[in-house]
Amino acid sequence: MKRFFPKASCAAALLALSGCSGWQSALDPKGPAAGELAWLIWFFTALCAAVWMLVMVVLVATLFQRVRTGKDPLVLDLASEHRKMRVVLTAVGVTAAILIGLTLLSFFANRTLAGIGSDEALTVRVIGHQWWWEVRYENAQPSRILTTANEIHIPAGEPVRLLLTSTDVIHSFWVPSLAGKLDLIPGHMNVLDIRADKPGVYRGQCAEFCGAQHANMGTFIIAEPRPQFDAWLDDQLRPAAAPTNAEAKAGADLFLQRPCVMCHRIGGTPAGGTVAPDLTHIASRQTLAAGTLTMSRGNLAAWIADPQGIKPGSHMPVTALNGDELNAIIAYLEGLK
Ligand code: HEC
Ligand SMILES: [Cu+2]
Repeated sequence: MKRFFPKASCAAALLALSGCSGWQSALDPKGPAAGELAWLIWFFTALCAAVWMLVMVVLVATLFQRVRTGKDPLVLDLASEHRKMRVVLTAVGVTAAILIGLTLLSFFANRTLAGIGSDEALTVRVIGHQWWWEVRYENAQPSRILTTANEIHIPAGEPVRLLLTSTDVIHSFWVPSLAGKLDLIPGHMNVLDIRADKPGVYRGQCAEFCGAQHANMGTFIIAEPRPQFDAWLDDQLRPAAAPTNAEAKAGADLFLQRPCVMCHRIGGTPAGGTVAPDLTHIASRQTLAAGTLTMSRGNLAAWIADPQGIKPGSHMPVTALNGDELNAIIAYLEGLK
């Protein structure tokens, strides 16, 4: 069983682990919101580092000066006391100015962030569940509303509005390369506007402790050129592919006879459950179980045979299946491109 990790050279992997670059890093911005935040982070860090260095230099200089002069500290020299008072007052003034300046900077950064999505091209509802993401593409035409899970395709270079909410506990949506984090709160809707400047895959994860499998609640934003995105959306809106061979046909029947049907939806079949990821096009996704496993026949089998072994506590129970039944169900799901 292979955990999901991008193919990368050793050096690239190290760089990614350092957090400074890679597909999930606030310091490697790939969109205007993340760019604004990265700029703010670096500016705050640089300025605070400069202030700290200055304080250290002054501290060390005064310590040495005191040792050198060796004067009695109880003998006061009025002129030098006044001079010191002026230095302290100036330092207090500079400190206040820096603090006010930084506050203004974050205020204006917030305004820039608020302006990003005013002309959004697409609205996607993201609903947090323990421990996966329901993704719903809104459309004025009901037949063009699409429900999928965990992987969010968006057109690159266009503003996308995400409507964030939750069905159970508070989660937090964070794709660091694209935007800051924002909570998903039951009974409340938060709005997050994002834009990916370039096509690419950006990883994100739940950033608010939400229970046992919080760490395995990953998500992916897949930004594609507009034509590719439109083609993807049209594909996803189609009902599930019909099974093409006897084994897959048996798998489809089994899926409908077993508890799977109570929780999962497969478009175009009687399976209409809504408490678990939509499986209509499961085989077109790159990962399984919210980014926990790569999509493959073996991982699909591992997951269905023992979801509790892979994500203990997750809300998918173990279903008793013999080897043939498991193979049949996988043959069916593999065809759901
Ligand atoms: C009680 C509800 C329930 C039942 C019954 C159930 N599942 Fe699930 N299933 C879930 C939940 C919840 C998840 C998401 C788990 C997670 O990622 O934490 C899931 C995830 C999956 C996934 C991965 C989906 C994705 O997008 O990553 C597959 C595939 C799957 N189930 C297949 C099945 C099959 C096949 C059966 C029947 C043998 C079945 N499930 C029975 C609730 C259920
Ligand atoms: Cu969560």
